[in-house]
Amino acid sequence: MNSLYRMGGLLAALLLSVNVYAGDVSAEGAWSRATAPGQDSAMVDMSITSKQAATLVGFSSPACKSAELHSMTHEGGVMKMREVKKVALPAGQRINLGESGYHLMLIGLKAPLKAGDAVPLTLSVRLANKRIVKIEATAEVKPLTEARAAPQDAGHMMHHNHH
Ligand SMILES: [Cu+2]
Repeated sequence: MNSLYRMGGLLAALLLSVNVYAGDVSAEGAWSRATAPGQDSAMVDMSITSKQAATLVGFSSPACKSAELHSMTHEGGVMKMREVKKVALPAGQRINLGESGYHLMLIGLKAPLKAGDAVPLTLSVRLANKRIVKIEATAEVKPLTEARAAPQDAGHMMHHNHH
């Protein structure tokens, strides 16, 4: 009996330590825009805060066939996006991906994104000790008809059509 209790305690401690690890990284405010007809990719913006220095190394979502981290730069008035393998998350800093020039890219959407949808995301974050933790997040889909929607989405489609 006594040893059973001890085992249970050990298990609880293990589970707790895993939770504490993942708890070092929090993701919030993920959102995307409803897709226009024919649009099969979408970008997601969000904020990530890691208590310790860490690196966002990728993500996955059941909503799309492939998921990439992208950087976005303006070159000669043209918006260009490139896949990047990682995004640094400095200790204790709230990183807004969009403001930092990054976004998550959902490629090959299995269904159009509609306003009000909730898109499940799983972020892969590498901690300083090389361990990778999975962070669950949900992207809220906002209506397409927003002032800044058109240029960004046009940039996306151009980018992906050039592949
Ligand atoms: Cu992109």
